[in-house]
Amino acid sequence: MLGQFVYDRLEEAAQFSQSGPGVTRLFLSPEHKQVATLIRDWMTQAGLHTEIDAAGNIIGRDAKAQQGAPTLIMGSHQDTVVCGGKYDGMLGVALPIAVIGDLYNRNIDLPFGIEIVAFGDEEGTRFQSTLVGSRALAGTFDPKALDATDDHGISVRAALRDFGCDPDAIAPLKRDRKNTLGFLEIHIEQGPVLESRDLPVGIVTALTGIERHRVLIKGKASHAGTTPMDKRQDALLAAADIIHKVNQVCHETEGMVGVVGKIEVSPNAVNVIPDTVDLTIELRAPERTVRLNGRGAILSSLGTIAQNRTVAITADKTYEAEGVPCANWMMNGLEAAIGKQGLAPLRLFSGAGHDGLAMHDLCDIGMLFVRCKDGLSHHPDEAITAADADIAAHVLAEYLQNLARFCPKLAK
Ligand code: HGY
Ligand code: MN
Ligand code: MN
Repeated sequence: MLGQFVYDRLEEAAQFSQSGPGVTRLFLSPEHKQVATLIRDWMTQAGLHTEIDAAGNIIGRDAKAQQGAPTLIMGSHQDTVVCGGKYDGMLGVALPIAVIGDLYNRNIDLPFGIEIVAFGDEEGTRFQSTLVGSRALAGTFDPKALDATDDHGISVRAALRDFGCDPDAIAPLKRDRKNTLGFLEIHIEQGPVLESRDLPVGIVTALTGIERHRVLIKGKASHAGTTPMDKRQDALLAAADIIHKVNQVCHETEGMVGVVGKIEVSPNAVNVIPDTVDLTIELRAPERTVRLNGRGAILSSLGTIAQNRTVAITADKTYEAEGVPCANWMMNGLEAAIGKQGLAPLRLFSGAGHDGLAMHDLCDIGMLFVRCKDGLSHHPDEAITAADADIAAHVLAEYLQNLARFCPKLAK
């Protein structure tokens, strides 16, 4: 069963992780390097020519793609969040490789090229930048992202060089728009909808817009025992006001979610008033105006919070990706393929961001969601079943063999 084959490969890939619960595999890390060897081996077994490109993407291309034929790009990301799951990203790498390998072994020839990509950096866990790999292929990579640094002060540029990549050779990675049929990503749903409808797979209609801000709060450290309560410049208290404000605005705004997900306090000592807080704000909404209004309500409150707490607050936007729609022809092709499995073709929206947010600048995008247990993701207990992976593999095989019926660029 192809699903079990994929499931077993994902178990194998999960070993390439930092120690600790779940999977932690960051962009350009030793674990990334180790899993790259495994993924390239999978690709080679599937009859693909493999390489690691200048942006740290692991690339597999069939002979037709190598010869410049119109090409369908598939794939997802190899990187994870901290203490994440085995399937977010990697399912979308392992499954298409297995399906293409199976078609290759059965001598089933597709009338177009195939390229499968394991993008290096979708989560943005290590550096403030993200979507580095997919933006490189889409031709929208901003060289300023090379200056982003991780918690140890290592820049993307230095980490790429250390990984054996040439950061100055990223621009030529841009794919030819005319020759690219589309980008299809298989991904776990990371939400409860498919499970609640007892469906193994679903068709994604659109990806949410996302923005991230880094907020720095500067107060004044002083003795926690002798500083009068009305004389404190407590940076963490100001942070608490901001966290509540983000939560309140998101609760009050239909169609927007947000979180303060990362916070660092210093000097972080039990008996010292905190003088510095470094935190992140992330906002998501499908509608741009909703997200921008929410952003305005939150950022315009920072001045009052700074005054009330006698601190200084600065906020910098570190990431913004507009929400993007999936292409009708790709959704229709997936619908037909799912129908062939005797399943109801449910269409649903993605509250998570994906590499499709960047690939949409290059070509039409489509996504197939696969059910995950309790809708849980970004957690060690993230889980799928081999049976659902098998259904997704059959849907993909059916979709690929009928692509010419739906893809405008292949229409006769
Ligand atoms: O954050 C997201 O939506 C994705 O998992 N990177
Ligand atoms: Mn994720
Ligand atoms: Mn993901």
